[in-house]
Amino acid sequence: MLRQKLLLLLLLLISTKTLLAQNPLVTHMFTADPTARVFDGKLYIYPSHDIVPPKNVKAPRFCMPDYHIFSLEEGITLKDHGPILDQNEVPWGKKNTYGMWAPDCIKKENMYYYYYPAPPKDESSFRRIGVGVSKSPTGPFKWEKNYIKGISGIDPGLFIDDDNKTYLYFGGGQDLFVSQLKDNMKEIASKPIKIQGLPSGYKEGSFTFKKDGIYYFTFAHVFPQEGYTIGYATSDNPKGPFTYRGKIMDNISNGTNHHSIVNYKGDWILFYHWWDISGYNKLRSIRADYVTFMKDGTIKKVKPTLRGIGTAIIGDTIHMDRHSDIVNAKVDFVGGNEPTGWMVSNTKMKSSVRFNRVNFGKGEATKIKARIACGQRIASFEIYIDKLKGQKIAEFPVEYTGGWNTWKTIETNLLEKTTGIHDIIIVFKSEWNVDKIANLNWIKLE
Ligand code: FUB
Repeated sequence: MLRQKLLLLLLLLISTKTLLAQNPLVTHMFTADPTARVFDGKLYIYPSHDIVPPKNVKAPRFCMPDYHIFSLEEGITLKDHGPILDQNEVPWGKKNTYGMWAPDCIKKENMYYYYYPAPPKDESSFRRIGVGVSKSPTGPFKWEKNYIKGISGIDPGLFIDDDNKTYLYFGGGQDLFVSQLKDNMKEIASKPIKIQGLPSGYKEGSFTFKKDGIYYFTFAHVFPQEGYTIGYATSDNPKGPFTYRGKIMDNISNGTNHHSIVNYKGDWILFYHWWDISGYNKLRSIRADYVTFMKDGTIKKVKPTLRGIGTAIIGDTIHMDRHSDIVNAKVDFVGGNEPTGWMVSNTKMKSSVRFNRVNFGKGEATKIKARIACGQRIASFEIYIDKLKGQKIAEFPVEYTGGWNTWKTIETNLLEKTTGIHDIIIVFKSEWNVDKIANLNWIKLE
């Protein structure tokens, strides 16, 4: 089943022109716990790595042998720089434990410090936190011979304040902790303190950042009924006390949700994980979606999308199955005379599908193409921008293409000259209330 799913995903990728960063972001391996960082304008992701347990290994909770680093190249491809540290290279680590959980990396005075948790060979704790230093964000790192003394726990998260003080947050359990680090970044300057003001319940995977003078402390938070969510709290001090503000993301199904939030080229982005490819919550895949901050500093809840991040431009094949929202329709496998992939199907009366951030440029696009398969003649679909009842830019009377599996490219002129970046919403309509209006694979502005 897993192999079948991987094969299908691979086929989809071959037949798809990639717009920047659709979800999941990495498909050649399993990745989890994404800490994203922007160093000198460039985006890096420091995730952990899930694998299928090798035959001779009794599967631990997660099977995580090493770390890879990814960088976003030319806004389009994620380059894999790993593995940068194997479990058996940890100087103080216990061998073959497959316990390389969520890491982080931070830049201070032109050096990069990579923090990671691992089971120690002295068995003094479940996890200790080690550090390596490099001149480059992608390594190679020089690994410290010993773990950081005075702390233990999982999920190191770093934050450097405007006054250059560095804080190391860590832990998983009912409580989370913070210690200030010395300037050498390898020792604690203050004993760990418990972070005050957080709600009850299991918490882990914290990520701290500052925006408009507010310290945001975000964390994976388990509610007894709902399971893992991503929550956040705010403060005027990086060590707290914090005030819980609510959820950034609801539970997406039963498993962990480790995340980070960064500003990349003016947009706030949430990086998180799910198990799109494997369907199994110990073989995860990293994802990204935009985050919106409200005027009062609160965060609008993020809905996980297949669409991911990035902007489509004129001439791009916009695969509508990778939507940012869908109402009353489904995504299904394409059949017939079309290369393998996914389509939007079951398009009932007034169903709709949205694709966000399409750049119309200076208004150069004059027509729009759509790839459809249709077994009836009495319907239409209309294209709006930004809102369901927003400006209509195109209308396609549905054509009978020979059947629901017979694909044809149709085109129409744009009704309005449109400029700048907009969401596209396709609305399916039928006066006869037919239960299937058209199967839609992709659209393209030209
Ligand atoms: O990936 C292993 C552990 O699962 C992480 O350290 C936690 O945050 C959770 O995602």
